Amino acid sequence: IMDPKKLVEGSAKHPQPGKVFQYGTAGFRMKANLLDSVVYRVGLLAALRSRKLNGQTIGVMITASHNPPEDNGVKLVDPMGEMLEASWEAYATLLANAATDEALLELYKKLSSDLKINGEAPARVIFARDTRASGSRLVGCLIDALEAAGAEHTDFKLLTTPQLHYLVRCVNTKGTQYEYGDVSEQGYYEKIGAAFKRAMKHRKSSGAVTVDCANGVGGPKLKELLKYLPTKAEGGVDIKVINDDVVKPENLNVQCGADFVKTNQRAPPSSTTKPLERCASLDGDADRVVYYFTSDENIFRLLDGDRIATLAASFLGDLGRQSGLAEHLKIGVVQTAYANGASTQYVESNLKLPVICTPTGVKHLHHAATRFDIGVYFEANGHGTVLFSPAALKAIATHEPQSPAQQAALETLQALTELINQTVGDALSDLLLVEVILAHKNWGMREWLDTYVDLPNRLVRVEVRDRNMFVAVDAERRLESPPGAQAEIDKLVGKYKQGRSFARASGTEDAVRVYAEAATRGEADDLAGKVANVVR
Ligand code: NG1
Ligand code: ZN
Repeated sequence: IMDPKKLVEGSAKHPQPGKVFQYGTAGFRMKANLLDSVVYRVGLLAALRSRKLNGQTIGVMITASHNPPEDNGVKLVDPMGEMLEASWEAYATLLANAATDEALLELYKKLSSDLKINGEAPARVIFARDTRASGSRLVGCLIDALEAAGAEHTDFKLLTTPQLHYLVRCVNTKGTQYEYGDVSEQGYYEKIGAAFKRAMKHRKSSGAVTVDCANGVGGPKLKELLKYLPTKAEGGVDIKVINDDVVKPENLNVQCGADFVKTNQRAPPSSTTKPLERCASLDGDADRVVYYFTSDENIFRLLDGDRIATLAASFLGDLGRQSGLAEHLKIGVVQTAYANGASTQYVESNLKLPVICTPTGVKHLHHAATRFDIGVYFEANGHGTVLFSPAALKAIATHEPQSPAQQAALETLQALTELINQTVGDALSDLLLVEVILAHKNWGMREWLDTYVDLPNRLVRVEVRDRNMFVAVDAERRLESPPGAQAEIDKLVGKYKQGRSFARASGTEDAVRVYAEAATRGEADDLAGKVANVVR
C-alpha cells in the first residue's frame, strides 16, 4: 500500500520545477535536468495503473530515443507490451503538473478513488533505461516513487525500448496459453535467435549488412544478439556493428543513427562502406531502423519505413499464397500521411492490398493494424512492426501443408511470427526481418529499391505563434482550422502534377510541419514552400 508520509517526502526530494508538462506521443521528453519530478510522478502512476489492473505488471522506460544526449524521457508500457492506454495519458499529465508535494498526494488519492482502485491490490512495475548519463539518476527518482507507492519493482538496467516491451508481455502472459517468452534479456535473444535460424532455413542466399547503432543501447544489445545467431558460414548474415560507443554518452545520436540519416538524407559522415553495400541505422533506443546505400553513380539512396513495410507486405503475401493460407490471411498495411505516395500506390496497385492511413503516433498505427489478420505498420521514420491476429496465428500453427513447397513457406511464416516483435516496433527484430526477406528473394539493395520510384518530397518545419490553432482531421491530411487554410492548400496542390501536401501541428515540438510531394524535386520544394507560407 501507498505510504502518504513517504510519498510527500519523496516528492519533496524531487520538486516540481514550476513547469507545465504534457504526456505526448513519446511520453514525457525534455532536457534531462527537468525530469526528476516527472519521473517520480510517472512512478506513482505506474503503481496506480498496476493496482487498477489487479497487479498486472506495468513497464517504465527511461529514454529520449533519437533526441540529443542531454535530453531524456519516460513512458509507460501496458501489460501486453503496448503503449499506455490513451485515457491514462491525461492522468500522467495531471500528476506531473501537481504544483506542491501535498497537492500531489491529494491528487494521487483522488485518482485512486475516482478510478475505483483497490489500494490493497498488489502493484508490480519493471523498468529499464537507455545509455544516457542522466538515466541512473532518474532511475533513483523512479525507485523513490515505487517505494512510496508500495509497488514491487525490478530494475532491468540497460535495455532497448522494445526489449522492455517484450519483458512486460512475457511477465504478464507467463503460465498462460499466450506465453510470449522467458522473462529475461537472454530469453529475448534466444527467442529471436531461434526464429531467425528457422526463417533462414529455406533461403536462397545470404548477405552482409553494416549496422550503425547511433552510439546507443542498440550497439551492445545487437552484439549480444549476434551470439545467438548463425554465423555467415552457418548460413547466417554477416552483421557488422559500428557506432556502438556507449562509454561516451555524449556521442549518442550525434552525426549518426536512424534519425540523422532520415532527416539529413545522407549516411553518417563516419561511414566507410562502398557503393551498393547494405547499411542500416538504428536510433538511440533501437525501436527504429532505416536502410540505405550509395548507388554506382554515388547517389545516396534511403530505404525507410515505407520501404520496409512494402517489402514485408510483399513477402508475407507471397508466403500466404505459397503456404496455401492466402484466404485465411487478410494482409493490410497501415501508414501515416507522411508515407510516400508512391509506396501507397505500390501496395494498392501492385500488391493489391488495402492501406489504412492513421494520425501520427505509433499507438494509432498499432491499433489500426489489429484490424487485419496480418497488419503491417510502419512510420516513414522506420518505427513499425507486423502484427499477427490470434486467428492468423492459429491458422499458421495448425495448417496441414499439401506439398513440400507449402511446407517450406509455412515454416518460414511460422518463424516470422516468432521473429517479429508483437508488442512494438523493434529495430533489432525488424533488421533481421529485412535480412530474411532479402535472403529469400535473393535481392540486393538495388532490387529492393527498384520495386517502385519514390515521389520527390519535402518536409518543412514552420515556427508559428500558436500551434494549437492548427486542428487537423482526416488522419491529419486536412486542416479544419484555421478557417480557409485548407481551401488555400487545395488550390496550391491542384497546380502540381502528382501533387500532395498537408500541414499539421507537431505532437512533439512547438511547430507546424508541412509535407509536400510532387512529380519533380523542384515542384515538391516549391509546393512545400508555398504551403508553409499559408500556415506561417
Ligand atoms: P510529430 O512531432 O508529431 O510530427 C514525430 C514524428 C513521428 C513520431 C513522433 C513520436 C515525423 C514527421 N513525425 O511526431 O513520426 O515518430 O515524433 O516520436 O517524423
Ligand atoms: Zn526510438
